[in-house]
Amino acid sequence: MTILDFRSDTVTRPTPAMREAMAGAEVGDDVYFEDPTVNRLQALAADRLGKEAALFVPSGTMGNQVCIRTLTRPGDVVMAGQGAHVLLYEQGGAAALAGVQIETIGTGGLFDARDVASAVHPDEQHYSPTTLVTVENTHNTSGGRIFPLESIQAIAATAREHGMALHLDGARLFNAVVATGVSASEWAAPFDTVTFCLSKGLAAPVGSVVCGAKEQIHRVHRARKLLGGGMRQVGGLAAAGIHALEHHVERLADDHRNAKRLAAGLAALGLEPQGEPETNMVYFRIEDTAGFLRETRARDLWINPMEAHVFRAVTHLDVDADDIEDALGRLAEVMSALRG
Ligand code: TLP
Repeated sequence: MTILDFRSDTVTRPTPAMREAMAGAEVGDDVYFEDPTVNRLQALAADRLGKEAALFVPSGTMGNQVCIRTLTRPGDVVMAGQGAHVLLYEQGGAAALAGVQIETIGTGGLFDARDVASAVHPDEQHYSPTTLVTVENTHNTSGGRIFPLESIQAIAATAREHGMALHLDGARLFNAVVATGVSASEWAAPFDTVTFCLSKGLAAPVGSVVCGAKEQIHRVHRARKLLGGGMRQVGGLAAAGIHALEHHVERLADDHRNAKRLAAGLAALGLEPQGEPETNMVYFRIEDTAGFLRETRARDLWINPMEAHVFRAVTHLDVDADDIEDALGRLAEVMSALRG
């Protein structure tokens, strides 16, 4: 049986065409700004996002952290939605590296302008300054949900009234682009800094890009250096990123279609998906967590548990429509094994 790996969209392997692009890339020392392929990737990313400048970083985590550090001062409060990646899955980086506190607002990951307004601290000696709002789009732990554009625009207006900066964790921004038809630059416009990942649905082996105004990217660059993220002849990896942006954006629609089919199949098997998937993730509930993990693994079906009784299946380039039907067949067997 072949392994069907739904743990994340990070598990894809570079396609032959991507490997060819990587092998042929021109390279130079990027710390001296001399890697032409990195420079090309950065220019392409800045252009797609409608920002002045961009910086290639090794991961989405580093991208978020260099932006939080750039847009805040130690002691500040950063607002984020519940279950935000910057809060749950980055080793407490915001506290450890920027010295800030994260306060969650809203419910279920998304929030609105009123949530921001009511969380703003008075400009008074007892309170720490509330200086940054971070938005995650698509929002991972709420099921790959899309943060509505009007809501983001209203949040930005309120944040600006209070002198706050805005950062977008757009690890899966292009999933939102493809699902809505709203361009990356429209999604990015309200934000000072935006991180998007090449290594998720876009299927590059590594890397993220931070985009923003020249002045911010200059500061982000220093923060990247501080964290040991200065890279040398990484044009091969940048070439994978360019290939991903040029060839793997529109195909995200396949992943979204596959996620919907998977969710419908899971529901038919009694697996309780949490709502209709908006992009490439299907979160679902099952009471017997240990049994489900054991029986799926025994059938070479890899699906990650995310919290008690909740699993996440993510669709991506390495699982096609036939694989979804294959997975549903294996899941039917899993469910009958669990029923004994
Ligand atoms: N998410 C990973 C895990 O860390 C949970 C995944 O498999 O989904 N922002 C968001 C919204 C993310 O989902 C991730 C990765 C990141 C940032 C961090 O990206 P990397 O893994 O490149 O540091």
